[in-house]
Amino acid sequence: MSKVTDQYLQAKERYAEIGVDTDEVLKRLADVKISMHVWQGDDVQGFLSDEALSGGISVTGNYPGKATTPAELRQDLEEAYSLIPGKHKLNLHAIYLDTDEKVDLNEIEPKHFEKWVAWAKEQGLGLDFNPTFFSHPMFKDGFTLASPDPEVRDFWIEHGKRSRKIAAYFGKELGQVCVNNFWVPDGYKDNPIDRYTPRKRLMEALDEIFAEDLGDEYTLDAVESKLFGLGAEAYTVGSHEFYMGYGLTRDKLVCLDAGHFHPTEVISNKLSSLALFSKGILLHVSRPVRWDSDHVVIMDDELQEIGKELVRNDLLGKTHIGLDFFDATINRVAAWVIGTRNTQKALLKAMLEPTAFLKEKELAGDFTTRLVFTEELKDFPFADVWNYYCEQNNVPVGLDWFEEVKNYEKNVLAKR
Ligand code: RNT
Ligand code: ZN
Repeated sequence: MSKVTDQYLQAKERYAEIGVDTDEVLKRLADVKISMHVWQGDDVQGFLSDEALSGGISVTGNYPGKATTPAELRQDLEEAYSLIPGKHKLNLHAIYLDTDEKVDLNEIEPKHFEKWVAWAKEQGLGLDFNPTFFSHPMFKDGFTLASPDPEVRDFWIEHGKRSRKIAAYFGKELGQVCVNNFWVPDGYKDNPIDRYTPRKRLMEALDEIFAEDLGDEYTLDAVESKLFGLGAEAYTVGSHEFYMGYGLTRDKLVCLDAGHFHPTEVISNKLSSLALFSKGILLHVSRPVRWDSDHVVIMDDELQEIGKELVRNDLLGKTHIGLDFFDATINRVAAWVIGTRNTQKALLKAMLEPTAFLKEKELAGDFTTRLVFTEELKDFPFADVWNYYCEQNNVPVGLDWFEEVKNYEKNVLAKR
């Protein structure tokens, strides 16, 4: 018996004492797909053009070995997925098209993404999608869909419509729903006079994009809010209230990005409310540091709270979990692995809690038991369960994955 298995069996006994069946938990964990975002691989550059990153987001760092072609990016993704237990999804952005044709965002079609689909099939991955409303000359004076200029608006409306066709194509080809997430950077640096009209324009532009009913089988649209962006500090058109209203009245998924709120505001506490009213939730698991900085996801309190809220309230069925961070100061493959494994681990920790028992105690007013258990659980051997899960899935345990990344850096990334 391997050391990992031996430790797992001991952990299994400890959890059994508090009524938790670790084998069952690992089956549940295997059902959760994480949508890993392609854009960590090349600092949100994509392959549409050499246009600099705009839209109020920013990547710092110039760690060597960045992928500069779709083939390199897929190679890096394969490396990352090989270090992450389970079968997952890849979240593409429109600017990641893979074609020799010179096409603009208002011209893209499913055929420009055929290579990604073929690869996803081969790898057993699902695909999600995002129209790209930034890093483009038609992002004018800080506006896209909410622009006062009808020419600008129409360009982006066409892009939005086309993105939905591509998402539906992904869903159909891969036999699993493709979430298509709409985020637009539109806003003003300084205090506006009119906060209302741009929001009305955004609402109407989105209504045009979503006019065609594509059904729910292959693709689901999501809308992502934000508090502010670089250069849009005073006013962002697509605020939280805007998209709560939009998503709920138009039956769209509402996307919550962990970095898109006031610094002390957390998304974990929003999930139970949103779940009561929304068709579904999309998460952008990210880490703000003082601002929407898109740091790599670590095992911090908020990540664990997100995991607990999803598990305790049984929300995994209506929640799509995506990641959203971009750090160019560290090995990009390592960034993916750290963020994805942490997200899985946070869910595992939550699943290893005797939730029904704790809910019972809470209802009975036994807050002492509630506190004793939640505190003692922090010292339970959850890592032994995680390590066993990795071993069962044939991915490296503990620090071993880092050895693989270092070899990959030496043999592949350093030679680019
Ligand atoms: C920006 C949003 C958005 C982007 C991606 C690249 O603040 O979080 O999700 O990060 O579309
Ligand atoms: Zn996001």
